[in-house]
Amino acid sequence: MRLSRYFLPLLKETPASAEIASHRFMLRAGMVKQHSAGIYSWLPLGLKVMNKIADIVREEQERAGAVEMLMPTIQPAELWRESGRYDDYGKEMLRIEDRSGRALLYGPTNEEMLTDIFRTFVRSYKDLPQLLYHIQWKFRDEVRPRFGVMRGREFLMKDSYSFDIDMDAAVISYNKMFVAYLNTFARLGLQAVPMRADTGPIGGDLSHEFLILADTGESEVFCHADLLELDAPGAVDFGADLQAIVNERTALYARTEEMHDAEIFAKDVPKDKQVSARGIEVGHIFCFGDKYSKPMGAKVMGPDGKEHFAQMGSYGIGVSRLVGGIIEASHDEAGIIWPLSVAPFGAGILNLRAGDDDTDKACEDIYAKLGAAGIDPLYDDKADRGGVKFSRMDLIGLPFQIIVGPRGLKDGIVEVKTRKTGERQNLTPSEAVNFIVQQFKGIS
Ligand code: 5CA
Repeated sequence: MRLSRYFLPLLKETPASAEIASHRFMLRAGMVKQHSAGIYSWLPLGLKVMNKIADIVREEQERAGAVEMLMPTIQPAELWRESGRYDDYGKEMLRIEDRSGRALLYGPTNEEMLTDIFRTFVRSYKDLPQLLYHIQWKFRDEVRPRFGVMRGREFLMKDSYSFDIDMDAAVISYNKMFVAYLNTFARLGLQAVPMRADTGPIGGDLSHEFLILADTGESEVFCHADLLELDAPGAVDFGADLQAIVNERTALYARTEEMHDAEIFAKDVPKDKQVSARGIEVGHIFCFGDKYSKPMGAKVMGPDGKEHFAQMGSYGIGVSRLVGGIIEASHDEAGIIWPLSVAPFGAGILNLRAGDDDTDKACEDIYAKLGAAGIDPLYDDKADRGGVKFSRMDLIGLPFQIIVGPRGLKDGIVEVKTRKTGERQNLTPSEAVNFIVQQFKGIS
């Protein structure tokens, strides 16, 4: 992409309303535009990152055996009256009336709707387990929308739903999602720790929130320090028993504020291993048995010839929140530092003398080669001063910058800057291209 043709409305001033780094940088880097409290347009740069996150989430869901579908944002109120949640959900639910006076709502989550789909089509244990997901906008009329996309009112969520014949099988589905989440967040460059969590309006007893530690996080969390050192499981056989992996993560103390027990924490965790910190909730998984299947009559015939209510779980990832969460975990004073896996463009090319034939030609050549290698470069072909280009590129946080000017070109070199480390190397243009291509090897 040529910057001269892109839509990248950068802000010079930091908006006063933005309290945390990710919100400031998302506004300054032209990623989002706010229209109302917690309601945003996703501008091209922001959308590109969010789509990359969604792609990784999707790949890891598929690997775990989940099957994608799409449910609507608008739901009939009757479904929620059946489950009993229409009144329970309170003011967070946006209630709508259509022209014939029928009660609708903008979905804050989809347990009822998927339970309805399940009861329509699935009759026998032979068709279980089922694990379905979609990536869809949600609306929650939050009391305090804040921190930009981190706590929005309209936000993008990946939500999966599992249906099993009994609780043992339901826990197997739960474990699959647990492990898929560890891999998903690792690919996003995040150390997300699963913690015992309260279930709120979703329900059930078995539940974990996945949190990344950050001073600006909204939740207070307590955990054993060793949990912050564990690697993601990586390639695992999702057909096998994953309990060992889950046990490794759940044996040590890790709880959100609501579930925290100071006495147990002091007894179970050595003093030098006690971590009390703030966290950003990027995912939340629930196993709630027949909470929805029972009132809604979602039954299947079991191998015993009797009808059983499906045992269910649901599993959410805050896809739009993650855009902010990744920035909270990875930035400096100058701007964002994207992990390679979600960077909106793989590298930036800075033309320091746009209009100069040799410089233009060298830039065009690098641009073509990076593009052909699948790096998706952003070419700053604008006529601005070098200083403007440097700070703009640092702000939007592409992993690599190739700085091309007439002085270096005289000696046959360009400068490559690695955004994360600040390291600079003088390389020939083809070495520069090769270096960047190498960095992306193995990152999908
Ligand atoms: N039905 C369940 C699981 S599918 C559910 O709705 N869970 S949840 O309420 O915990 O939401 C799932 C994830 O969505 C959260 O972990 C969080 O990452 C994200 N999320 C929740 N509320 C917001 C919000 N207001 N803004 C942005 N992301 C949010």
